Amino acid sequence: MQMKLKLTVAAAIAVVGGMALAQEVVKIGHVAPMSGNQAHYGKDNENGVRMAIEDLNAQNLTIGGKKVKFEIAAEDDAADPKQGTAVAQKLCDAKVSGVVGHLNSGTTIPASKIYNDCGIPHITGAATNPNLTKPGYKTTYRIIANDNSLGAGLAVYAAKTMKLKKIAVIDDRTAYGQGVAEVFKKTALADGIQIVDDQYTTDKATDFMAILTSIKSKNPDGVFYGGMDAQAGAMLRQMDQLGMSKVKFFGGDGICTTELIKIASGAKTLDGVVCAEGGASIAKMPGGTAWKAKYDAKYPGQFQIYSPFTYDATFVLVDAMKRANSTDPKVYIPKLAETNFMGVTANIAFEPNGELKNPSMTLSTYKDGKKVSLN
Ligand code: ABU
Repeated sequence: MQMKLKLTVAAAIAVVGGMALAQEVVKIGHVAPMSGNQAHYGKDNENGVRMAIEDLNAQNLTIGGKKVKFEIAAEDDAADPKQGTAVAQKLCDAKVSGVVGHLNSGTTIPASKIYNDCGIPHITGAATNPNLTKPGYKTTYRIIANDNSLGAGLAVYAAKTMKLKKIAVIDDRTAYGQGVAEVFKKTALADGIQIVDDQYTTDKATDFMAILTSIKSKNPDGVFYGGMDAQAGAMLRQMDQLGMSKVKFFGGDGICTTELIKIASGAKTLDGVVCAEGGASIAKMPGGTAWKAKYDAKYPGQFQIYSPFTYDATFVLVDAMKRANSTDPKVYIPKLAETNFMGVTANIAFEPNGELKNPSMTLSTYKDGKKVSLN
């Protein structure tokens, strides 16, 4: 009896000791709007991180002599800059090993300072305002083209390929919307396009009749909108109502979603949309087609735009941990700068300021209720 008890205690100690030594839980933060009119982008982004974590855990990795199990620490910033900094601080306090996010430039830019101050790296797969990487933080990375490419690419396409002459511009006054509209205007003017009206709204607005009526009176060939799909979709419907169905509609990656089709809800103007997004189309990404089939099986009907990038961002963080043989940000941050990782979206390497090296861009339109690549 006494011998049996001794064996049981020894086994328990071995198991407890074994588990404590054998497995480390590594938290990876994710931040995006999970509530409000941008929750569908946030869900898509979070799905990308969850899928990556599942695939990484299936690899049974050992880092620094310990088996590691990755877990997501998911937060909602509601696309609000104040909430963005609050959750960034929360993730710092929780000592997560890295963060994928945020989604909006308006939340990512202020959050980047907080991550830098607490020494936690973050990679955005969605925020495209070029100002994000201007401070040169060693903790900030972006794995998608920024708005200097997207805004300029759209203006060049409008001027040189579509030969448009008169465009009206609207933006939503967010860091993203205003920024991408400025880049578009500058390049469009340089390429001979006349900006016939310049209006603004907000990322919560739903009624654009007054703005669009003013724009209609200037008889433009196209409208450029700097903002997200909730407003873009409503504008497309209201342009139809105003008899503007022949007017082209341009926007950056913020409008280039699957959801835009639903929100436009049959508006004829959807066929006149030209939008630009960072990266290759899914069909041209190195691992895009197989990855998308897996995503759709797991999260039917939830794909929007950025999830392949948040998937890759999660892998890039873990790749740096593996090369550093440590999950401690202080130890693995220098390895992030040396990333050379073949992801689903592209071969990922960074410029010294944290921007993606050699980013590509895809222009798309919508035909018969489906998004179609133009290049
Ligand atoms: N890139 C468009 C949506 C996210 C953002 O930059 O605000």
